Amino acid sequence: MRIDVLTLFPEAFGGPLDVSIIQRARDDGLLDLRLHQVREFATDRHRSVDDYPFGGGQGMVMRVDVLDRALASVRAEAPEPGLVVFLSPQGERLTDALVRELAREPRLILVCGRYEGVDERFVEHRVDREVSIGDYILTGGELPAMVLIDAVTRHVPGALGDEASPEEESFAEGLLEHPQYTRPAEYNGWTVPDVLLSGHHAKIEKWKREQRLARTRERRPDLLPPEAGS
Ligand code: 9D3
Repeated sequence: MRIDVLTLFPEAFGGPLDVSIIQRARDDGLLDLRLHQVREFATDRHRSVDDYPFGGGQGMVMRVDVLDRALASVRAEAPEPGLVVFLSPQGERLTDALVRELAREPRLILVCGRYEGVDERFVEHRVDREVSIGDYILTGGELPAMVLIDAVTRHVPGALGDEASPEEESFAEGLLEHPQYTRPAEYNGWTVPDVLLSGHHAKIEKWKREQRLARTRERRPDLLPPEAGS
């Protein structure tokens, strides 16, 4: 999968995308991630990428012409047009279902906003999906784009290597995970549930399932089907 990112802060994408599963996917050629500086597509002598909002109001708005030139240029780098995803507080919520949908695309073009927003004409004419990661205010779309890249990369076939497939993960079944323990079996007098040390496979599986259900009922009843809730 190819992912292009249009941003005013490509340098913000260092750390998180240079480690672990994402780095391995990049090394293995499963993920081709490319960062693009939007400012390079500004044409005036001040290299401006934003301007005052028509009708007044706080802050600045990213210009439609600069973004459109950036998009056209980046698009032309590869044959697939790419699905244009704009990270925006006004977007639909990023869920496991949406992550899986996006992971099936051969190419994503992520547009990160800064300032108070982006000229709506760009959104209307060029953006395919508008996506938010949750109801809290961040300073721009860069962290949300990294969250999306991380979540999507885990679904690219082969990206998890020999580890569990994402289909086997608890979230795919709509439940939280059961608690986990490792050695030592006792620390500070803190013990591990006996059943996990019993070697009784069927009992262990039953315990894990019960724990997952109990935790989900307690912490995330919204994840349970309505009949099973309360
Ligand atoms: C405080 C400013 N807000 C009132 C005018 C508007 C606003 C503009 C730009 C609020 C946040 C942002 C920057 N955020 C994103 O670009 C963003 C975001 C987010 O803030 N939360 C969750 N998901 C996302 S995706 C992109």
